[in-house]
Amino acid sequence: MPIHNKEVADCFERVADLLEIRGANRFRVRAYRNAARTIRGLTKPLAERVEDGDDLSELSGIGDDLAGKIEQFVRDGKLEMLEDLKDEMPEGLIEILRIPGVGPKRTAKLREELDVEGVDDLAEAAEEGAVRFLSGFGKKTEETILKAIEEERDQERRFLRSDVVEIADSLVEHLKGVDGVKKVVVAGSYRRKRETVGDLDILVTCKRGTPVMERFVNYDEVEEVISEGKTKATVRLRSGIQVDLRVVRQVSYGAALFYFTGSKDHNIAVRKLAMDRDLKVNEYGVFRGDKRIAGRTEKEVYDEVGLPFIEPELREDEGEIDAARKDRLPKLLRLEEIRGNLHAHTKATDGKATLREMAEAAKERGLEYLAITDHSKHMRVANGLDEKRLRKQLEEIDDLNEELDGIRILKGIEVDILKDGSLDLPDEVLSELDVVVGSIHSDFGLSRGKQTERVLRAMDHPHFHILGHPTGRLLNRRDPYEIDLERVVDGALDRGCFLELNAQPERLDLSHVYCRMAKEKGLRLAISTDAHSVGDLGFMRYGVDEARRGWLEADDVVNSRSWKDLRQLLKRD
Ligand code: DGT
Ligand code: CA
Ligand code: CA
Ligand code: ZN
Repeated sequence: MPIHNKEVADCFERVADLLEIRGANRFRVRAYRNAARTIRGLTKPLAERVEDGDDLSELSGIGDDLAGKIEQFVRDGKLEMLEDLKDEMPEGLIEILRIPGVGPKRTAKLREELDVEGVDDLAEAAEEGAVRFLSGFGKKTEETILKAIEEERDQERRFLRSDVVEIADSLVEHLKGVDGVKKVVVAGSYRRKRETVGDLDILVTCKRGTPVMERFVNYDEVEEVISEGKTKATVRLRSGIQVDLRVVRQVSYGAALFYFTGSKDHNIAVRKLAMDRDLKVNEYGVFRGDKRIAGRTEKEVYDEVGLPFIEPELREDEGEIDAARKDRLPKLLRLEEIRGNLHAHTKATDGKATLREMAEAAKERGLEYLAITDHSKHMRVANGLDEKRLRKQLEEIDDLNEELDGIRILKGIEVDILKDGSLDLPDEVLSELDVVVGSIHSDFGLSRGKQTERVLRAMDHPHFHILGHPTGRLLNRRDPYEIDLERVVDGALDRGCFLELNAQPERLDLSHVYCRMAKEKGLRLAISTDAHSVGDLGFMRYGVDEARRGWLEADDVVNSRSWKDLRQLLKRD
C-alpha cells in the first residue's frame, strides 16, 4: 500500500518530539515540525511525487536532507533516524509523551529535574507534589497529569476477552496435567463471556493430597505470587493479568462454581430466593440449618431455589431471575447455528487475503455463504473501491462462484456513509449487490441529532441492508459516537433493514445491551466478523458470545438462515 502524506508528517512530528526530549537544538526541532506542517498541507501524495521524480527540496521548508528522508520513508515505510531515536530513548519517556498535557518540552524538563524516565516515575513525583514546582507546570497541571495516568491505568486493568482466551486455555491445560486433578474450570466474568475481564477465577477439584497449589504457583507464566494458601492463591502472569485459584471439594463444586461465576448481583438475587425458603446458599453448598442439602452441581443449586438452570451469560440480575421463574428464558444462540458471514475484506482494499483465500477459508469453517464487503472509495487509507474496481471484483466473484462448490460468495460492499447521509457509491451499482453494509468511518464528532439523522438518511437508500458497527466503539480505546440507537432501531424496522453485531473482539458493536433492545423491538441482527484476514473469520465466536449476553436466539440473527431465506429477508419493498 502506498505511503500517505499523513504518515510522513506524523513521522517527522515524532522525530521533532524525540529530539526535543533529548534537548536538541531548537532550530533543528523546528525544522522537522515545519516540514510536517508543509506535508500536511500538500494535496499531491509524496509517494507520487517521488515516483514522478519531482524535486522535493523545492517544497517550502524542505531541504536536501529532509527530501532524502522523505524518499527513504516512501521507499521503506520507515525512517532509520526515527528508529534510532526510539532505540536510544527509554521507552517510558515515549509513553509519557502520550499523556494528555505532557508534550516533549515538559517530558524533557521532568527528565532533567526529577529523573523521570517512565509513567510510574511520573505518577510518583506527581503524588509527592514535586511536579507543581517545576517552571511551566503548576498545581493544576500536576492534577491533570495524575488524573490522566489514573484513567489510563483503570483502562489497562481490564483485558480484552480475546487476549485472555489463549492464556486461560493454556493455564487450564497445565492444571489438568497435574496427576490427581479432576475438574478445572474458569469462572467469573470470563465464564459469563464478558467482552473484557478484570481477572481470571479458576476452580479446581482434585484428590486429597494433590500438589495443585504448588503446580499453580510454579507455572512458567507466573511472574509474581501475590498470595498462597492451602485452598486459594493469587498470582500475576507475565501478561499482567491476575489469576485467583480455588481448590474446592467435589461436594461443593456446583455451589462454588455458582458463587464464583457471579455476577455478584445475580448471586445476591438468588440468595434472596433461598432465604424465602429458609435456605442458605454459599460457596460450599445449599444449607437448611447446618445440613448441606445440595451443591454438587450448579443445577442442584438452582433446583433448590425453584429455578431452571440459568446460562452464565445471563447472570447479571437484568431480569433473568424473573424470566427463569416464568419459564421464559431464551434458548441462546449457538455458534453452530451460524450459517454465513456478511462482512469481510480482501486484498483489494485493506484485507490481507485474496478473494479466493477468503472463500476457501470460509468453506473450511463450514459456512454456506460469505459476503465480500470491501471498503468504498471514501476510505482512502484503506484503498477503497470506486465503481470500476467494484465491478471488476463482481466479475471475479462470478468466476469464483462458477468454480467453487460448497460455498457461495455474495457480492457486497461496506459503503461509507458520508457526512450528509448519502452513500459513497451510486444506488445503481449498489442495486447489483447481494449485501450492502453501510458504515460510518468519519465525522465521529457530530451531535447526537445530526449523527442519528445521518444514519437514517443512509438507510433511506433502497439498497441499504445492514448498518455496520453501529456505534463505532473500540473497547479500551474509543467511546461510541453520540447516536440515538433507539431511533436507529425503529428506523431500521420501518425501512426493512438491519443492524450488525460486529464480532471483532475490540468492537463487539452492537454491545449486548443494544442487542437486547433490538430483540425486544423485534429487529434482527447480522453477526459478522468484519474479517481482514483468513484467521479473523474465527471472530464469529466472540460475536456469538456477545449475542448470548444480549439474550439472542437463532431466530433473532439473520445469518442463522440459509442464503435462500436470507435473500428474502434482505429484500426491501
Ligand atoms: P471481573 O474480574 O472484574 O471481570 O469480574 P468478576 O465477575 O469475575 O469478579 P471477581 O473476579 O471480583 O469475582 C468473581 C466472582 O466471585 C464474582 O462474579 C462473584 C463472586 N464474588 C466476588 N466477591 C463477591 C461478594 O462480595 N459477594 C458475592 N455474593 N459474590 C462475590
Ligand atoms: Ca474475575
Ligand atoms: Ca477474582
Ligand atoms: Zn468498517
